[in-house]
Amino acid sequence: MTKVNKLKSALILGVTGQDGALLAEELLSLGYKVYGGFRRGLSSKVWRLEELGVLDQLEMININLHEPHQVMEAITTIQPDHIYHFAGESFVSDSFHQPYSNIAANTVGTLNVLEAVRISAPDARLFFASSSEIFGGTEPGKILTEESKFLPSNPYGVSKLAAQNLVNIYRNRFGVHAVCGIMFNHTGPLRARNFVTRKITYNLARLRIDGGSAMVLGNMEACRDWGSAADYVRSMPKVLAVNAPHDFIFATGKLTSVKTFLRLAAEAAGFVPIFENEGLSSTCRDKPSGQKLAEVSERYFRVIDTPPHVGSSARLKKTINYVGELTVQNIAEEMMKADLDRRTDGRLNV
Ligand code: F7E
Repeated sequence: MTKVNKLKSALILGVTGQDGALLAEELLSLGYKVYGGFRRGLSSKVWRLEELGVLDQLEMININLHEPHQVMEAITTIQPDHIYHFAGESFVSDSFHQPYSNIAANTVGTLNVLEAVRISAPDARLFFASSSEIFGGTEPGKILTEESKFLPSNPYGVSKLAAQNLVNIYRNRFGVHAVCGIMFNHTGPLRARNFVTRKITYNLARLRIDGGSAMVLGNMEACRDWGSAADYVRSMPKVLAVNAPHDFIFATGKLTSVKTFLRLAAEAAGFVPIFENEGLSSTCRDKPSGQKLAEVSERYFRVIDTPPHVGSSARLKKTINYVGELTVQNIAEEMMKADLDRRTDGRLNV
């Protein structure tokens, strides 16, 4: 690990994920020296960094957040100006089946980062990616703000809320410059395939180009406030540049159902989607060909699905003049194009 003094430096924990890769690209374009923290064996998949063409420009560092000494050593050596912490477990559904790993990764992992910053790099600024899952079942039908009540409804939400509370304690008690981004669901072409938006565009590309059996989804009526990962990530360095650290909601304020996202993506793939039946019998077909595109199975229903809620990014807008550029339709089209291109080029394992 070599520290370069002239450039501003940033350490991205979880650099191989969607947000980490997008942020690496953004920070490089802003002239930062970027250190990419990843966990060897678990998340050493670098396809996103390769697709963005930035892998060679990063200094990659194996950091296991479960090992406090490793986190401490990396942060002490690098002395980054900025740290972005995206590492951890992000699949809500898994958190019911592996609650211990979820809490350990997200809460204890964050504690280890905070301790390392407090002790070894007290001047560093930290951005922590929290989640709208901390709101859980709170205030149905209301637009949520940073002041809304937190009421997580799954272990993942609990892990993020505990981590966010720790960040607040380190900010208020120890003066660490730490910011939480309360991230509503955000997506784009680099989304992992287990999340529903990418599952849909990946499978539609398969069905369009190679055919085969319909994709199987869970609850098509479920709704989310889906934003653009690229929009959100681009604003994170601006948030860290603000001198008074705060927590910020990143959201669009608009709800879209899984069914609507499927329709938008299917149209972008050149299908004419029609929906038939309700609930577990719901299907989606391409009208001209009759090809079945999607069906539903209980297998993908959640133990408890977090109810739909939307967030207000008013604080973000007021503080950094945040304006999201992409609508959910733009996002679906962009994702669909990326997956059609990948399939055409034979890049199937991304
Ligand atoms: O589910 C429904 C599912 O897994 C979205 C993460 O970034 O955002 C994300 O978590 C909705 C849910 O994301 C399928 O029941 C229907 O209602 O894409 P998802 P998520 O759970 O919203 C939050 C804010 C985070 O912090 C997380 O890290 O879609 N759904 N059918 C399905 N979901 C999946 N995965 N697969 C289906 O077949």
